[in-house]
Amino acid sequence: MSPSSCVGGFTIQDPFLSKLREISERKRNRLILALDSIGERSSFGEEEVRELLDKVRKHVSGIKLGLPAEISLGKSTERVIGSFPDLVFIADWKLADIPEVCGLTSRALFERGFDAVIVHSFVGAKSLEAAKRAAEEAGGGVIAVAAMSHPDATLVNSNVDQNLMFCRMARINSLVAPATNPKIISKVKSGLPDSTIFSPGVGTQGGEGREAILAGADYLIVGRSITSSGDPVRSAASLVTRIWG
Ligand code: O7M
Repeated sequence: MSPSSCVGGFTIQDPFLSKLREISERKRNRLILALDSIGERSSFGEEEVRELLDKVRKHVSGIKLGLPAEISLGKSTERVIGSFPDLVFIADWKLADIPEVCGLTSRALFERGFDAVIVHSFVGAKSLEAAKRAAEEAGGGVIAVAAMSHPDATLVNSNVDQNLMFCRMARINSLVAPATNPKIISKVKSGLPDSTIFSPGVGTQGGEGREAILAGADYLIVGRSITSSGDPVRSAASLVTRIWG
């Protein structure tokens, strides 16, 4: 894992990864909270989100805002992001579109204050490049989905080599690979050795954080095991202690 790394002969300076690394070293965890729901609800207000983030901020390095949260928060997302400078904010819209629309959407998300956007890699190098250009203009980052965690992800997971080739072509070295399938994490890491891997699927989906890290994951993305637990602070803190001591 390096904020400046070499992909396909190109050196990549990534302000998003630099910021994330600085925060995670200071907080001594590599945990990204996936905020899709609070308790059982996927509809919530700004105050509720602020309250949750204020409580867990010490134990997490970043927040991945999924579409349910973004739809709930709307324009107030900007205020929430501005209030927590000690967290990175990742927009998880899993963009999968033509290059022009990937670029436009990424630009709009960076204007909203996000540090990084998530794009599907299967759409091809040009779409990834468009998001990457928007990220470079904004001083942000792009994370590409190389493989997925759910049992049905057969199509995307049987094309990992192709997905990685698109990432290499677009000079993207931040990738998503599933904690539910450590073999795929290892495959992604050996395909792009300088990459930074974000691994979802820990806990509720059955993945084991430690196994994911041993396989090559750099950051764990965890949602419901924290947000749906009766005590999100305790859940986040005990996960951090279990994995990073
Ligand atoms: O811990 P959970 O299961 O409550 O949440 C997992 C989060 O990770 C949730 O926000 C999903 O959208 C995301 N995710 C997966 O669960 N599987 C994937 O393959 C990919 C992602 C993801 O974050 O992609 C960017």
